Amino acid sequence: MPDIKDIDSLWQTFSADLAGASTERAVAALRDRYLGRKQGSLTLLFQQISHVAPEARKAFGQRLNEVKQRIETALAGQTAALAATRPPAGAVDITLPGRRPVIGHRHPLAAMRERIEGIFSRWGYAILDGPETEDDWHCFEALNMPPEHPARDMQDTLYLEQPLERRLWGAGASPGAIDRATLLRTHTSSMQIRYMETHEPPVRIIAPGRVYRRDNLDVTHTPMFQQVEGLVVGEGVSMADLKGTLVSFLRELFSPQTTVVFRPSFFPYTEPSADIFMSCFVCGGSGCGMCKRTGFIEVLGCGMVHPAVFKAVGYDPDRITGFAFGMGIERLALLRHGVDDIRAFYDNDLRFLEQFPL
Ligand code: 2U9
Repeated sequence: MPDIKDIDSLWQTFSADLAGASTERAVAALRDRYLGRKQGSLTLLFQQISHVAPEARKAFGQRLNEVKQRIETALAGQTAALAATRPPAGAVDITLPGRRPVIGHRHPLAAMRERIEGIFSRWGYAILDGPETEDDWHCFEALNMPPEHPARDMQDTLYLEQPLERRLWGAGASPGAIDRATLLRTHTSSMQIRYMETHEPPVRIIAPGRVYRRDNLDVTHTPMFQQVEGLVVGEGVSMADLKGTLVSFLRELFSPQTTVVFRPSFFPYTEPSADIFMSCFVCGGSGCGMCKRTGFIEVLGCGMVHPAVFKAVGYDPDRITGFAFGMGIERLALLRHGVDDIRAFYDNDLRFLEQFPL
């Protein structure tokens, strides 16, 4: 026989169920479970009124109505509370699984430049930055290449359009405004001239950056490429320092087993000068396609800084000496990754660039 206690225990279970209903959908399900027209637990108790003892029937009915009221109020309150936390239309649904972002990575040329910079900065070299447009003095004159020097033919230079006043009235028209930014630098040595003009020795610097030459595009040339040059100046800096530094550098950049060979060369700004070859890292020196059967690959140019360069920047060539070196970043990246066309580095085709992980 149904009893008023059944109503009270139903209220207890309802209260617990409601506390666990954390979504509007769960609250709607609860309404169905307790107040559903056919199978709701409370509805069923209403249907059993006739089985309640006649003297208890009134109290039973009153309690049923009271609890029904309380359940309805509680359900409405919970629904309203949950609706208030619903995100506004168009809001981000933070319950959705995330979309994995595309992770980019270094461009292979940037990675090579940073590796080179890393080695020299660990050795205490400062890293220079400077203008890509230059004047004749910093790019040629101060580097022992006077106007008629045949070496200037070696640099096929891109000249900038001159200011109108200079085109009309010549070089003397407007002192200061002219002879500046007349060309695109053909090497990063110009930055090193600027550094020496403003700093006393000792000098220990590298100068990475873009340089420009009047070259047509082919598998080994681009009119813009990137260099790292280096310069060490002080009292007693010797060819032995140059050799030790560059052999250590190449062994760190490539492998400790690298064999290095120096061959006499010529640059206007160094004397003596040398080209540096290293043992081929593909065949180890026995000869292969990579090294064109020679066993060696040319990787650096270097030399002892010419006294005329020191004079140009106001250093005393009788007191101080220095060594300098230069390398092309594209060339080193081509060799390292076995790429056979320099243009691939500048096409920005992701199918190519994505093959170089961090
Ligand atoms: C100062 C004086 C001398 C820098 C040097 C080279 C040799 C060299 C080339 C390598 C490949 C240029 O990128 S490349 O085409 N460079 O062979 N560069 S000595 O000599 C300097 C630099 C600055 C003041």
